[in-house]
Amino acid sequence: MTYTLYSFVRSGGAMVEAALAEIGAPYEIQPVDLHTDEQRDPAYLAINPHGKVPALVTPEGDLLTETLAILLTLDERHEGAGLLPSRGSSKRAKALRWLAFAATELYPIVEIIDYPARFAPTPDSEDATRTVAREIWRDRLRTMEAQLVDEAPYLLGERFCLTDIYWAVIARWGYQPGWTAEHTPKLERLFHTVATRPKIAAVWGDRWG
Ligand SMILES: N[C@@H](CCC(=O)N[C@@H](CS)C(=O)NCC(=O)O)C(=O)O
Repeated sequence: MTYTLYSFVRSGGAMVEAALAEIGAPYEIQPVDLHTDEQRDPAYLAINPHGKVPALVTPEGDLLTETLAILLTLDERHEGAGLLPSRGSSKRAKALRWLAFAATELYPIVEIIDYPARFAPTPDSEDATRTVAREIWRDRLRTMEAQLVDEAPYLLGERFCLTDIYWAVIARWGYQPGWTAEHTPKLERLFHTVATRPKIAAVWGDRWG
């Protein structure tokens, strides 16, 4: 009953790994090296034709891609793990709202920051393209920051959920060391709170530097 996670360190695969750790489900990692563009190899394109990580194969052999879909599927498959509040509750609605916000308004922007050449109309506009994307990224991080309060460890207060995992990983993206701590300190604190949850710390280790 082992999951197989196709992933790269610090990628969206880290969100799935953290969720699997919280569930306590056995999994193995198949590394896909984004530094050598292994995600574009035919062998990996046969798994995810979109050429992105993460991808997850369930113990039954179902292939899942799209981080949001993977996380929601894990919640459905392991309801006892409490990754989201109960169905129909206000807390669940809030968790889903901000999970979707990060998945649709933030995650796609990171491709522009990581690979500006794919979006820039000319090679000499790559830096400007990345700069514009990073400003949008930061603006949206500020929107997330405004949802957090000083008194509570998580988005939902004392109640941890999948959205905290997603936001914690997002907080480390964008090639902007130091910016998050200075401008979005509650998001920075959320990262550390999530990263030091015992089950997550056991799998993430010190890989975030
Ligand atoms: N929509 C996808 C996006 C996945 C994605 O962009 N993954 C990045 C790593 S965090 C990736 O594989 N990048 C490689 C590339 O774009 O070539 C999801 O939500 O899972």
